[in-house]
Amino acid sequence: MISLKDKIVFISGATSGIGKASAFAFAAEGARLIICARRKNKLDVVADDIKKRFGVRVYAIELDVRNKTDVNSAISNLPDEWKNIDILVNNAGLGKGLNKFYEDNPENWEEMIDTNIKGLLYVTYAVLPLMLERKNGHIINIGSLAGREAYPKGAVYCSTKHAVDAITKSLRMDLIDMNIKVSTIDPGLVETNFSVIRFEGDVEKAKNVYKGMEPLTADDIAETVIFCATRPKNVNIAEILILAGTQASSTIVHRES
Ligand code: NDP
Ligand code: 8X3
Repeated sequence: MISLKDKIVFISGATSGIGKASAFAFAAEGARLIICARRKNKLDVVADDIKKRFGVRVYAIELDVRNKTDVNSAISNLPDEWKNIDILVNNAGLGKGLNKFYEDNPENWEEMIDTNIKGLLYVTYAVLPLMLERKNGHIINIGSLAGREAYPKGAVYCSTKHAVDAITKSLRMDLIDMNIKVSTIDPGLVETNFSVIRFEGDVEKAKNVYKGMEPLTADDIAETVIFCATRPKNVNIAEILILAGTQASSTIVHRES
């Protein structure tokens, strides 16, 4: 098993949900963290909490992964002691709207495509030279069950996660001789702020997504991320599909009424 002590881990989207839980989980293993997200106040709270609880170093960057120039400058301006990134967790992402395609708002499409696909590409492209230089690294993408099957009203969100799946697979081939592992973790229903964002702040509608069933938690996914990151050199977890206990597919979920 690989020790995470003093490893440098970059996590995008660490102010909430899976990214935040992963930041805590890596810190508990003694890793040093670079965390980013758009909401600086929330990011600072996460950074302070982690430092207090685990005594590890945290470098927090206010960053919108959709902005290529900002992504490049944030990563190229990392202080030398933070440049040797060992693990990149591409987590920042969102679903916006859950509507029939012909009733959807195209602005939601731009946001999902720009964040879930282009943001992931920008961050990966900026971080990779630092890994290639040392011939060492691990990229862990947070994909989705939605990247393996399409569901109604999800044309664009599902497309973005299918893209993450394709990027993961292709990148793994491109990096196969570089000692850089590429993995994807594809969760089903996880109760985070995801549905609140998807339904634009409608908390009741968001709660209904998980009605009568026990969803995955952000900690369940963080634990899986740690499992991936700690496998020995001869093992790469290429992909993990992780579903809630009563979920068989995106549309087949057993609920107690
Ligand atoms: P949350 O809404 O709880 O967290 C999303 C995180 O992404 C926040 O920290 C947010 O920070 C950050 N983020 C969003 N847009 C940007 C941006 N443009 N730049 C930087 N950071 C950004 O949702 P989850 O934790 O559930 O989602 C995390 C990932 O998991 C996403 O990729 C999602 O698609 C995926 N996923 C979620 C599932 C679920 O059921 N919840 C299932 C399968 C996959 P801020 O707003 O501060 O920028
Ligand atoms: C996000 C969760 O269930 O809408 O990937 O695909 S779901």
